Amino acid sequence: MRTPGWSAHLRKIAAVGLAVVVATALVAGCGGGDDDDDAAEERTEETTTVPLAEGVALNDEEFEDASDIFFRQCAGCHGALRVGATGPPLQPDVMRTRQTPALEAIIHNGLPGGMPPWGKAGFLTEDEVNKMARFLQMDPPEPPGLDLEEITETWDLKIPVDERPTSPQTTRDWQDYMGVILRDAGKVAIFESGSKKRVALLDTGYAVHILRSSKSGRYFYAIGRDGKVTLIDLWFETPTVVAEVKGCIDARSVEGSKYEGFEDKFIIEGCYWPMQYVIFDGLTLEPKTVVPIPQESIQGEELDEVRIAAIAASHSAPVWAVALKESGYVAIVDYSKDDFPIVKMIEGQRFLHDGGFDRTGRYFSIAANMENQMVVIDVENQERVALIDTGNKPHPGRGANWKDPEYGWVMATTHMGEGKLAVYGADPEGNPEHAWKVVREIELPSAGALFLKTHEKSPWVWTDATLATNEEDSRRVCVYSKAKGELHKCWLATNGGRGVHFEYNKDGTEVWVSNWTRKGELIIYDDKSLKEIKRISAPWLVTPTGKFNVHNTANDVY
Ligand code: DHE
Repeated sequence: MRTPGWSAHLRKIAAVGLAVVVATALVAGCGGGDDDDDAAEERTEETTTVPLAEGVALNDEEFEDASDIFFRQCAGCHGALRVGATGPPLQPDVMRTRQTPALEAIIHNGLPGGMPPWGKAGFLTEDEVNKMARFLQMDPPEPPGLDLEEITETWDLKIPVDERPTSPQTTRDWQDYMGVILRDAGKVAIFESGSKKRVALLDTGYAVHILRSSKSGRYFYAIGRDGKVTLIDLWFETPTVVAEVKGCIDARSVEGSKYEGFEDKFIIEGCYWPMQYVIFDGLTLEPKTVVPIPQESIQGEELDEVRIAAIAASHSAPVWAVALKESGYVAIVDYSKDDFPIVKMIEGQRFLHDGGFDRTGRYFSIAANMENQMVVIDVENQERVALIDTGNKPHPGRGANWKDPEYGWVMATTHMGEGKLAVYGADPEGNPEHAWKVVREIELPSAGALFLKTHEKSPWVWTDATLATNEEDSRRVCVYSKAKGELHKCWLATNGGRGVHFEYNKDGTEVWVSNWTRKGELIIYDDKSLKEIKRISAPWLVTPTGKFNVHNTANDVY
């Protein structure tokens, strides 16, 4: 499934791709192919020194397919230009040295530390694995830009503000709605948490990634990997898509303005590509401005690719904290100012990824997963206050906040690269001696965790192991006891598939877990007893991933 934007993008990629295939074929001494322009030949010669082995070149159609797969499955970790981030760089020279069979083995089986077993897990066919192994030995195609005019052409205001309800039209508890991402279907399902009934099934962007709630909770924002933002109004009898726009070619993050006086007013979309953020009107998605991001790293190096990772909206100032993955800065964007400028670049750590606020909303704690650190930013004073060594590739989602019996308020992270829950002090005023230091390390049964979650009313912290290389491990969820400071229980939550991501209902009494597979399931537990109370499965429940409760997401409850 491709959007028109992606097709156009891929046509351009394919055009470059054909040129590269021909050029690399010439370098390798392979025959065949049409005449091609000199620029492409030069580009190949400049960037690769290791000759391409015979029979590796892809034809036009194969290159287009491989580019599509790469941008869908691989670019997120390895970078659109393959310079590496959460995953290592995949430069053609090195890939050519490895050669096709070794690359096929890695793509098929995955690697400990987070590389998914794409073939073994059934995401890629044998043919696709082979195509990707050959594609990686080619020069990466450069994706095109997207300016304000082009973005505005994609803007589709389906229902203007004056045609929307002025009060909630539903008698359901819309503030307790649960938005569930159906990743590979490009849809979002919305459930009422209490009745567990599906109230809407809506089309969104491609491989939709996360949902965020507006401050009032009335609107869900969905972001597709194709850069499409979808605005969903929950006040209709049936939640309804009221506007769409595509501000990036590739994106992972979206957030609204949450500060008093600016509630629901603006939306920011952070791009993986092009290197920019885009601001939209919060009620219509009308594009307002595009801001390029600085390309210099915290070490002063000029970078070819800087992607926007997590974005968090402060509740106490009119700012967003915007994590710049490759450069290692956290940019503070002030939406009370004309043009929505970056007002401060705070040195964090390189390869920033996901994170969230402490319980006061002052400290933004974000993983620099290639440095095995959590970075803590004081959003109020706009400075970095700590780098915490937690373990191999921390990956917390937005993290979890609770009061430890010994160490006061703490935060925590799970890890992709090792089975460990690292708990660190997060109370610089009440417990300064423990603040931003690891106070507990809890061994988990396997590596491969992506998310942990809690609720202020819950006695537990839940962890998954989605990317574990062993299939059984990837189905296991665990709960940690806040009171005892130890692991309480682990069990296999899913039949086949992978367990991924947690979300509580509004009251913190029930927890939803996804079984991430094409025949997906939502497994709902009573949080007190940890007993399963419902398992939802249906043909339309395709690859459920993230789940977002309106109250918890609007108020940053985690
Ligand atoms: Fe995510 C959060 C990037 C793969 C599910 N993911 C995030 C954030 C980023 C990110 C930057 C933080 C957003 C924010 O807070 O503003 N994710 C990436 C990638 O680059 C990566 C590694 C590869 C890719 O190509 O996208 C990636 N992510 C995945 C998955 O494979 C997951 C499990 C399922 C999917 O969508 O394909 C996945 N990511 C999620 C979820 C969140 C998330 C559910 C939000 C967690 C939360 O509770 O807020």
